[in-house]
Amino acid sequence: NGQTPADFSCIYSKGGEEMTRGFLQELVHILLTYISKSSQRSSKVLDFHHPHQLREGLDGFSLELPDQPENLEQILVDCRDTLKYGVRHPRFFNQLSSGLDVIGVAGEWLTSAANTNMFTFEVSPVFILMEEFLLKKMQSIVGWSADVGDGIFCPGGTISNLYSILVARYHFYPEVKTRGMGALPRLALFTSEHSHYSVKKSAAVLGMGSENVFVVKCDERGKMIPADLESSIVAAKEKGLVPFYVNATAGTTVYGAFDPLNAIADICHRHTLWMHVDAAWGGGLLMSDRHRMKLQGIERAWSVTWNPHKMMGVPLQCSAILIKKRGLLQGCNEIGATYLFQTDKHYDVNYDTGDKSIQCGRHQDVFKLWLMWKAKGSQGFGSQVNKCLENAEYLYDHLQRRTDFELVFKHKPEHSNVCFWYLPPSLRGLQPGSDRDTRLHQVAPRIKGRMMEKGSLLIGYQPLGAKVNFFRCVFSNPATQQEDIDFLLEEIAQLGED
Ligand code: ABU
Repeated sequence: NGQTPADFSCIYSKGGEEMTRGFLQELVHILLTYISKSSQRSSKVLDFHHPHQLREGLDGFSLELPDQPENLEQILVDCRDTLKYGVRHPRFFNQLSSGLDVIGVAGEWLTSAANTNMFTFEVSPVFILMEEFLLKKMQSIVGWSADVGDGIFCPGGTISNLYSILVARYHFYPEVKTRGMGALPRLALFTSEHSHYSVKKSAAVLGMGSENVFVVKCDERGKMIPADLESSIVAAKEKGLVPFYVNATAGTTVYGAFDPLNAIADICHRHTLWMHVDAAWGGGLLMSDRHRMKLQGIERAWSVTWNPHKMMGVPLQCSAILIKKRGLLQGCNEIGATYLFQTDKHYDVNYDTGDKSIQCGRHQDVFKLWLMWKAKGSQGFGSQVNKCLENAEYLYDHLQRRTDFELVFKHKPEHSNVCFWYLPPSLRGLQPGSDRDTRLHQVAPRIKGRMMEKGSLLIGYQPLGAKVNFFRCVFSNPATQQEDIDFLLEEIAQLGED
């Protein structure tokens, strides 16, 4: 049909360079249009279609894979359509990761162009050094001295938390690496009822069993109760289990609560337990002079999870596990494949860091964080965090004043999570009780369905413990303004009319 086939193998041949430039310029145009549209408040947050509708194909967009190459024009249409049916910002309050950072996008783009692997210095010299540099920087912000600390960037907070358990177990029982769980006593882990599900998942994956994760009670604000932690440890010992690991959370997923880290560290010290802090969500607050005191005691942790792809707005994915004791990651995970990790290379093979990882192939997630840090400076990240927390406070203040909304807990938010119910007119006069709860439970999913169909905004909901479905609004996108929060309140009230 006279159009250029999309096979780029000819990029190295005559005319290939021009074709590459033309294609990428068109792609930049698509991205710029997308970015500009995303920031317009008049445009939809999403153009929702049910899975079967997208599967069947819409307006020429098809998921089918061809036998013959498509032409370049069609590839560009595919790119545009893929973005068209995705979610946009800044009225996206659904997830802890959101926003669109242009420098971060540039970083992501660059790493795809570099297309290399993080396992050895010889194939990723600059990225490997950047990783060392950034991990040191993050460790110093956590409060560890310069002569300790290790870590690695890995795919998400769940995997970071998994690393913490893996390394803690190896620290106490190095024989597990070769002899397996059969050589170990029955181990017990502790985490709060508001903590992330990845602790139980990791215990299952690592062969320790999710039933051996003891769930510690929280106060009404979602913070772990230290006395309950201590009594759970004692009870587990009495049952013959061997406690070895405590996960404290700095910024719980739903409430945004910060566990009392110093009190937990004291207990861990008394019982010689590994203390991990899951700061996947709350770690970003360390960048803010105004808010970092909420993580007091984090420096006493033996390991820390910190996801820059959440509060710091780095494009997904970018998550770090920091381990206080150097050498443990390597000892725990090293297999020493001789085709990659030859010990007789002519450079310092300590920079072949890939064997610290449980992966082989590993993406250069570090680069976009490094580039954004260069562009913003530490202070820029701090201001970004402050702005998100100011937005949360603004929403909280408005919710307090309204009679058609009810806060899930009365305290001012510590993080950017704000949890609330919307009360439709028909529920406002009802007495607390099971009838009201049953009806209230249905409100958030109904409103959410309506907002998705309309595409006006996106916000998450969940039940928690005895609390029926409520909305959780989170702010991690610095592009969100107070007018978006005013809109959110009015839109929920309008969508929630009986
Ligand atoms: N586990 C982290 C993601 C949770 C959320 O975005 O709601």
